[in-house]
Amino acid sequence: MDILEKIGTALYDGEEEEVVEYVHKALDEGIEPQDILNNGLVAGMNVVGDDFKAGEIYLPDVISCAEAMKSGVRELKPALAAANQESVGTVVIGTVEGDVHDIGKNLVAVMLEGAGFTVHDIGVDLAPEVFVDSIDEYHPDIIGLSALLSTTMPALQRTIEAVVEAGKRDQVKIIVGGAPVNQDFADRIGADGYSGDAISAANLAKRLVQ
Ligand code: B1M
Repeated sequence: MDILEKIGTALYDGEEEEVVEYVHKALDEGIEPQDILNNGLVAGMNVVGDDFKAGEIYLPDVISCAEAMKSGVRELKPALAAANQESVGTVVIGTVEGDVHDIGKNLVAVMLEGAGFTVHDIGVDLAPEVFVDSIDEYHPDIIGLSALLSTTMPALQRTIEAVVEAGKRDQVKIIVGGAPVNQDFADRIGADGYSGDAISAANLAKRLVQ
């Protein structure tokens, strides 16, 4: 098993310390940080997602995998930042009001950072005004809104409306995502883009700042 597979397996097993150890080992072996992210950590997380959907693993497993993912990314961040010295743009990302799910949003943030964006993750359960205020605070090119509950989908719309009402809609692109969201809904609420997973969210963001 090569070192990237070892990272994926340790992540799947929720073995935080092993993930950290293997990430360092991979860096020592001269593997590109982006490669470690995509083919080690994210590859492992994709298997977690698939097995969770198939009912082969359960919520506590997903949570320990997510913790292992966070630790791995934390160790990788300095190397990722060094490899992408010029930021390609700034993104503010958060989960909308009433919703505390953050595992997917965190993954999107990681992929955006991996793609060279400066990312300000402002948290979960955020009122529309918090996103509006973030425009003056961080001057983002893009705001990313995540919602995981069908009951919090309307908060995506309310957040976009608040940006419009504040007269700031032309200052930012707004992208949306999360399990219950789809392209049709994104179009209806006036978002600039939708993506169904973290990797395509990073690609979408890159297209929007070109
Ligand atoms: Co909750 N939960 N949960 N939950 N939870 C779901 C979402 C649910 C589908 C489970 C179910 O019933 N089958 C269901 C929602 C049903 C619905 O509304 N359609 C649900 C419910 C009902 C609830 C509660 C109401 C339960 C209760 O208390 N009765 C409650 C609500 C709390 C609240 O938010 N107010 C609740 C609580 C929780 C926990 C706190 C226990 C925990 C969250 C922990 C955390 O996030 N820190 C939790 C979890 C873990 C889940 C499931 C099991 C897993 C979600 C997850 O992390 N997936 C979920 C069931 C499921 O998804 N099958 C469920 C892995 C993650 C990598 O995928 O988040 O989809 P995902 O993110 C993807 C894409 O969606 C996309 O990219 C990500 C990576 O590829 N994406 C974006 C996400 N955001 C994006 C933003 C973008 C672009 C793409 O651009 C900005």
